[in-house]
Amino acid sequence: MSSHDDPLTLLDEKNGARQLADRTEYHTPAPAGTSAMVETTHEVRVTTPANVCGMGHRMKRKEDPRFIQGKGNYVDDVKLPGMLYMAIVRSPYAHAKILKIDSSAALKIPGVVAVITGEDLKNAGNLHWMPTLMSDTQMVLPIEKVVYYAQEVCVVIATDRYIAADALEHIVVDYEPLHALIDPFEALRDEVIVRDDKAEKTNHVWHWEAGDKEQTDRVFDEAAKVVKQYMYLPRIHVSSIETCGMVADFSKITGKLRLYMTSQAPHAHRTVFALVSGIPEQKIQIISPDIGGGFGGKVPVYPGYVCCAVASIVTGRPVKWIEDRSENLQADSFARDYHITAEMAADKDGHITGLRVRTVADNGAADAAANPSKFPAGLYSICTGSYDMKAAHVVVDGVYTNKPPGGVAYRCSFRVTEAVHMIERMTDIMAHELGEEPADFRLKNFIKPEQFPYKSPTGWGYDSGNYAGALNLAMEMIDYRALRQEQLEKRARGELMGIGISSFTEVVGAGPSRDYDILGIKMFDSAEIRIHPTGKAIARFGTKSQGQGHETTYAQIIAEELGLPASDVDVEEGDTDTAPYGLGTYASRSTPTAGAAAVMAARKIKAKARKIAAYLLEVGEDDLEWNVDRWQVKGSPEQAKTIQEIAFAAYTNHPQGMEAGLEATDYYDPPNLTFPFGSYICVVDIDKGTGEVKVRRFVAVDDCGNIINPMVVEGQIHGGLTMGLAPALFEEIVYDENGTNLTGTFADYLLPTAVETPKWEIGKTITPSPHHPIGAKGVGESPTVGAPPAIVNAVVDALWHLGVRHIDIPITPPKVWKLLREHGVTD
Ligand code: MCN
Ligand code: CUN
Repeated sequence: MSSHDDPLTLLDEKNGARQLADRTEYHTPAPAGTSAMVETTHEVRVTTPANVCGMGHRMKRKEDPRFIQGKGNYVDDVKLPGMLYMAIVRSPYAHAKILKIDSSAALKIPGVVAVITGEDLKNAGNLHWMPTLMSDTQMVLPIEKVVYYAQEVCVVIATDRYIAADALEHIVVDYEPLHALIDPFEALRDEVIVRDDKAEKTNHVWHWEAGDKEQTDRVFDEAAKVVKQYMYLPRIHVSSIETCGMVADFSKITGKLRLYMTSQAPHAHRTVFALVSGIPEQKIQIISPDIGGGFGGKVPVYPGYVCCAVASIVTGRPVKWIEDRSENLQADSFARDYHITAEMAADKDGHITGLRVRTVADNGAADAAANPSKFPAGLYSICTGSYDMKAAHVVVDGVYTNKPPGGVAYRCSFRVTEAVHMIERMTDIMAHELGEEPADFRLKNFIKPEQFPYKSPTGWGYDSGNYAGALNLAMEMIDYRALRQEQLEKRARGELMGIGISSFTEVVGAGPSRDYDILGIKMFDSAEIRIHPTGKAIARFGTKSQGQGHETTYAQIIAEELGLPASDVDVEEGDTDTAPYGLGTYASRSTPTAGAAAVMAARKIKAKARKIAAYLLEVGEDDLEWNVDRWQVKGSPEQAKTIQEIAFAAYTNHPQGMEAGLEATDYYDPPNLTFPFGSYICVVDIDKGTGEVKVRRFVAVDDCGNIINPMVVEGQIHGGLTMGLAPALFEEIVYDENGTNLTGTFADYLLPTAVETPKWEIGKTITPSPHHPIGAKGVGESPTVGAPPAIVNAVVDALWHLGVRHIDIPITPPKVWKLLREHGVTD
């Protein structure tokens, strides 16, 4: 066989030519020097009374009255006088030369104001290309060729949305179809080049490694048992309630460009717009109102946004662009598309000793993932998960294909979903191969509580954890041993029942400034708190809630620290003219970064309040102690000043020489990431006649450190588990051999409904983060990261005795039905 028949050998040749130059540069960070071991508890800590409603209270979400009454303010609700509408001509080919674009007929339609093409953008100052968040380049509008199906080709601006949509059909584009690369392994042969705009004529974009290769190879040489498995995690796509969109409003008088935009990261987007367009940054205002969910899909900058902003500048009028559902499903950022070959080694006692992973990442036509710059494969190198092992080596190669660019979006924590899927599948395969009980095998191999802070073989510094604590609780909740008994009895009767476990470790809260940036901007986050004379407060943040409940939980953090009732603290996010600079909400980073900033800003206020209280009470600062909402004299609690009294004094009667007012801002640079974790157990029954998998029970024990609002956390877990069920059983973006998207509607792209969703049974342990100021870790993505392998492990567990070792997601009835027939099951 020539090396060109084996794509992985071919990759070795290509990487050899690169001399693995990227390796040190992209090595994962050393652990931060934080902390000792912390205790695990089961009760949520509550220290403030109900009227204050600080941490631990199940406060109802402040944002919900407007959401459940249909009074949210989404981008599509923004209507400005004289507003025009934009619609996009999209490519019917995945790869084709553009010969000609004729817009003359469209321009004759009454109400059509303009058509903007790639040539127009080029003439306006080379705006036809834009940078991606990974410092790659991406076409805004093409001039020479299109590189994916449904790519933006040109845009129509009209006085009415219907006229704009109708005009699309009157724009004639002549294409010359080219061979479309859909398979990254074919792309690696470089017989057809996706990005011929680049100097290097190759589809192999980047190479990245973590861990120690030599040591890992040695561990494998010495292993008593090695298992190997290829797995594919297909492309999937988020389905927010609101699709992406923008209302751009450029004022020729002031030169200000106001952009109402579905943005998870308004400040970062403002900076990118300023750098690309040359418009001074203070002249750009991004307002991200209620955006109806983000899930990562509203982190990238899409061509539609740029065209919409340009259209407003060109016409001098506000312009609205709202994607329809099919456009959203066909052309926006995707997630996964990882081809993984993994090997796991174990010694003769059944201890995992090593992990070797080879991964091909299909980037689509540009590397437009939303990862921190130094991490082209995100935080995938967390893939040794919850298990203590001697060595690991992980290699990832990024490839261009003729599919939409992106990567990462889908509640994934920067590729941790892929890492968790792989390690939890491999652990189960190893347990089954060794004939060990999967729960016992995990308990034996977990990193132990006394090993924290733990340095992983790929360089991570886990802050705290108690993996056995979570798994034991989950086993107790579901009565695991009884289920195993039931399974044996069912199997004897020929029934197919499976039990699957996933004991995941997450990593969230990017991130420490020495390693984490996006386009060079460090990944800190911010909080600004202002207390008014009457003791009411407004707090603003650099993050941006898309449904996570920040208006409630940030207020609770401030209530906890200052004793101001959470109902007296209004939280604002998403307006770059008012909020302090921050990197936005994704990768469950809000609590670890901006949440910590809220604490630090509140503590600055508390320090000033102490000075004011000492002045008012005519005592020394050292004579005072804090009690919930007041500074009181030690040993004489009746002598006290509440935070409200102090706030009033800050504007009316503060010490001579002190600045008036009571406010503070904090930009928080976390010392380390936080490492939430959990153990999920899933029970499935499989219908032999139809191949349908029914999730009968699902117990989820999560540990996100100290909890701010248990109800919000439970809500995050319910939603996140449903988003984990979805790719496990239903969701998949499918292309035909020409690269045409076959799943561009909800009739073809299947989401789970209430009918398919089981009753989630939730438990928790609490192992605080030792370096976060209130011991909290992020949680928003944990359930989506942790759930899919529990489901796959359950299905494989049901079928292992038939000879089935692995099934790729989504586990659809036809797939299972076929597999059953192949393994001799007929009814
Ligand atoms: N929380 C808490 N106690 C903790 C941790 C978190 O009470 N120990 C609360 C927080 O205060 C916050 C919520 O739980 O209100 C989620 O916090 P966090 O884990 O910090 O995550 P983020 O706020 O940064 O949210 C991002 C995360 C991501 S990356 C995706 S994707 C996702 C998710 O949240 N998208 C969502 N959850 C979503 N939920 C909704 N409704 N909509 C989305 O688009
Ligand atoms: Cu990966 S989806 Mo969330 O990080 O916005």
